[in-house]
Amino acid sequence: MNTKLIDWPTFIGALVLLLLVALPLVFYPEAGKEFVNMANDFMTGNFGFLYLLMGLLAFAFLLFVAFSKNGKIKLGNKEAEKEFGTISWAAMLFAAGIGSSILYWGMIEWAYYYQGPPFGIEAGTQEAIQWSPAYGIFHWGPIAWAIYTLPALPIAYFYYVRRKPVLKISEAVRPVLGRLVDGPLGITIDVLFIFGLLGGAGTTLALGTPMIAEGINDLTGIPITLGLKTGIMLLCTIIFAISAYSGLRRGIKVLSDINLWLAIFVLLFIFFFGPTLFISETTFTSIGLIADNFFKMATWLEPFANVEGYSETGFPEAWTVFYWAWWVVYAPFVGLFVARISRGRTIKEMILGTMIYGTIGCILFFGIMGNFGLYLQLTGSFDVIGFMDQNGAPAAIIAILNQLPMADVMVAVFTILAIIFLATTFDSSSYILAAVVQKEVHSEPLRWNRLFWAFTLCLLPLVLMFVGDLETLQTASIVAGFPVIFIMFLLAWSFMKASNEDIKESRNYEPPTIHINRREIVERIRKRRKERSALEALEDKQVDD
Ligand code: NM2
Repeated sequence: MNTKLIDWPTFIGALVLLLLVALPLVFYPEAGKEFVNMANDFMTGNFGFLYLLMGLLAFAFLLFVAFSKNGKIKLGNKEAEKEFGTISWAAMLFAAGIGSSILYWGMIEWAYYYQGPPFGIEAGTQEAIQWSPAYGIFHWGPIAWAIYTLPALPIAYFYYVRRKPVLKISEAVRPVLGRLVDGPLGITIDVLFIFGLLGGAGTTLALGTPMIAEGINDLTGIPITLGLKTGIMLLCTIIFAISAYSGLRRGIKVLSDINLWLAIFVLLFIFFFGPTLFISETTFTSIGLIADNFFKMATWLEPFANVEGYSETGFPEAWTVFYWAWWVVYAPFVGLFVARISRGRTIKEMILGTMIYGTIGCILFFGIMGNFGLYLQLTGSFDVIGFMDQNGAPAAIIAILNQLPMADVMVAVFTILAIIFLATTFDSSSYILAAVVQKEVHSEPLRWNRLFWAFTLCLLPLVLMFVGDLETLQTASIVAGFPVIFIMFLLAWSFMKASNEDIKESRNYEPPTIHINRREIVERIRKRRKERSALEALEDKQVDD
């Protein structure tokens, strides 16, 4: 086992913080819950503004960078080829950043807005119905994807352009913080990020497991018990641990590709066997509604909540702020991951690709799955909301699927898809967690290290599930993400500083005129390619850890 490459202070720091949070929750669940809820109310109530501002700024910043001179910078040297084709690249980034939660919320988010609409609109009215399929798309739309993309900029820049073999958040803010990064501040930044991600992933697991359990129960009749849910978590862990262990090209990419095709199948099936015209029209209209109200939605905070006579809905805290916080805890991880797979692309391609493919992907899920449910509700063929209020959201999701032709097959495919979606988020999370606790990452993080984080990622949710409190974990993760907002600002600043410096320097630099003939250049490229593929083959073979 190779341990020389491990950055022990970060490794141990993250574990200690994890235990410091988990143990009190295990031993004093009630008090722990109260404390976490209080902290959450405090954060979202008082700093909701900061979250929404961060979202808008990230969005504006990325558009600016994409079309500026900095956007033209290529990740890697001039002749670097794209490491992954665009379809695989988009599938990987989508599968990494989006987990089983999209199946959950894509199916059912509208039902919550239908009952508790935004902007003080009365529930059940025409207006409320209009907003219900649109708001989910907004919460998974361009601002959300901008939050995801921002950290990728400095990270990819340092990894491929400045060629520092370090995949760490702290390293990406070095231009701003300088030598401070080498001390406790750098470790704190990495530990906070790891902690936030463990929390965010916990939220994913907390939502995904009951839904998968409902699917299995529907198919096999096995009652939903703690044992079944534990089994599901272990199964998912094993799948993604194998994938993370096999690495980027063999494990993660293969699973992401399967994920993509299976998702396309489910979406096409619902689209064609469901109400095709209703789905198309409602999705299209929702996009218009969002475009028309983009800034209103992006800034709505209910500032008059304390004014007499104004009835507070709590919508912004419960939804938009919660969502931005959830995207933020995942963002540095997705940034690291997107950076890692983007060799050979320009910054502009990386930004626009992530934001556009990401948003389109989410529109498809919300538009197709959500509007199928909404259609059932509006036509009266199945009372989704009544069913959900009685039996909970996970059961309602499976019940909606049961309205499709070949329902059994669809529930089965959906359940498998949920498991794979979960696994593709968790394999890349453990891959990145391993990278962050290493001093250097040459091609891939060490294998034992990847495996270690795969199991750690599940340990906390598993333990908390036995204490019966996955929801507290969900809330805790959002609280844990608060410091990450500030890291986001640092990341943006860092990228601008470093890339502007380099651009300025290269302007002052006169390339010497060298005369080499074409044959010689071709020979050289060929030789270098050969060397690179030999090196890659060697790295693949290394089972040194
Ligand atoms: N986000 C996209 O569970 C998941 O789908 C992972 C969730 C942040 C809302 C990410």
